[in-house]
Amino acid sequence: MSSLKPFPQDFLWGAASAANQCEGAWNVEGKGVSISDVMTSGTHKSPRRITPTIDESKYFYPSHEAVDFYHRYKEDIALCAEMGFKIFRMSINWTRIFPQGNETVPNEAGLAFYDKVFAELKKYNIEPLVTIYHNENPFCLTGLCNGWQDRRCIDYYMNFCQVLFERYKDVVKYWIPFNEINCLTTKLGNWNHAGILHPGTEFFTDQVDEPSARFAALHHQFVASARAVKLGKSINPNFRFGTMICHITVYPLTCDPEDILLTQQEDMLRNCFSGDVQVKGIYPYYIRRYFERNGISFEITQQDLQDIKEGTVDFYSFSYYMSNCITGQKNAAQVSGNVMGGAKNPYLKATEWDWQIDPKGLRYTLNRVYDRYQVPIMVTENGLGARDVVEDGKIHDDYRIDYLRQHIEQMRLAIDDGVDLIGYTPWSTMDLVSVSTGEMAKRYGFIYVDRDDAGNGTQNRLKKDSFYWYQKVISSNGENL
Ligand code: BGP
Repeated sequence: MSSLKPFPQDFLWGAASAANQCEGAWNVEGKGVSISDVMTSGTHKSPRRITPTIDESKYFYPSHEAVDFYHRYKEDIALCAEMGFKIFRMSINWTRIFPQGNETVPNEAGLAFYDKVFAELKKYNIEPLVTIYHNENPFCLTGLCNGWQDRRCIDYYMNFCQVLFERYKDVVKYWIPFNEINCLTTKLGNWNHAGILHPGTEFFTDQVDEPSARFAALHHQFVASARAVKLGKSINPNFRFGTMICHITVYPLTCDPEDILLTQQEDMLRNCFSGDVQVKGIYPYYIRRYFERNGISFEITQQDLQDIKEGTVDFYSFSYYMSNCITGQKNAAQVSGNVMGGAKNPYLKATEWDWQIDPKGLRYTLNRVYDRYQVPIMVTENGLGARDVVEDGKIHDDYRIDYLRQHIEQMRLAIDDGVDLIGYTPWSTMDLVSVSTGEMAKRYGFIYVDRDDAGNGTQNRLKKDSFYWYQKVISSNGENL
């Protein structure tokens, strides 16, 4: 590897988290109920339930305590500093600041909590990377207007952004308006990504879907993202905004031209559409045809298009866990994957949760994305969900180290290819609640948290082998893998 171009000297090494999956403290100091707070636990086989009324006597809600980052942020950030982090990806829980989402006056206690988190990061010279919306829509907005299908959410979100930008203008530079915004191209996105709950939906993995409402919600988020960029830069011109695309890298299962075409269509819809809107500032031709062919319609105003054009982002960031195959063959074996599954790739192995591991796909994706957009790139999620075993206070997670090593090697090759890669925040800093299953058993962290699927455990932190390994990776700027 050493003959390859090195990682840039100022490369942003770190890791990621999200408020709803780590903070806990779901109802303290004025915090309101977020959509994550009404989701029960589940497993790979039994889906998470969405319960409009919280019933703790009947169900377990993992976000309510999560891994208690709210009270343990000092310890967690100190551990990040020990690993040598340059950047820490986190989100701000909207309902800490605006409990119902549509108030005009923010909750000071919520703002004060993030003041303390940013001060702690600053103490160690760690740059915050803030996701403004990461599955934390105020639940009240579901009752009020069925979430982002209603245009009013743009104004509520802008009010939230205005408060954040004014308050944190001197301590935060990097902002991500929406996590994995393109999940709204799939029906799974309704709930977590937009707070949409149509009558009849009971389970997260089996949601009633109205495509026009869902794509309207996505459009409203594009407009909100663009307006946030414009507003943010008027408050601090040094702010840097990024996409966050759940990159569903797809390959044709065979060289049958039918498979090639299907793969291209899938790629355009799932991946390119959102990137084209947020980075290029245009509504691409292929999506207009897709809407016409599928009877999807919603309002797009001239002002929306103007804002989208003017509020483009500065960098492209994406999550990358796996790849999928696409085919027209009816009987091809399937894998389930994260937001969507696909045909099984005979060359790849999958995790226990059926996510196909594909490090080379990361180099391929980085080149494709850079070729299309020509802006700096960050990989803002990547990682292995696996069961960990504690033996004498140690966790020998060589499987996780292997996964991360292989992906970092491919990032290095992509840099050597000429890709402008500026940062890496794998998922996750510490173990936290899984989005898809609500489990703790599906662990991603460098830092182990003593907590199980039923909420038992001390919440104590332990350093995994991957903690020490990543520390060396960072101190050698990616030379020592
Ligand atoms: C991404 C989400 C993260 C994270 C990750 C792992 O889609 O942005 O919040 O949870 O996936 O997924 P899971 O928790 O389902 O294993």
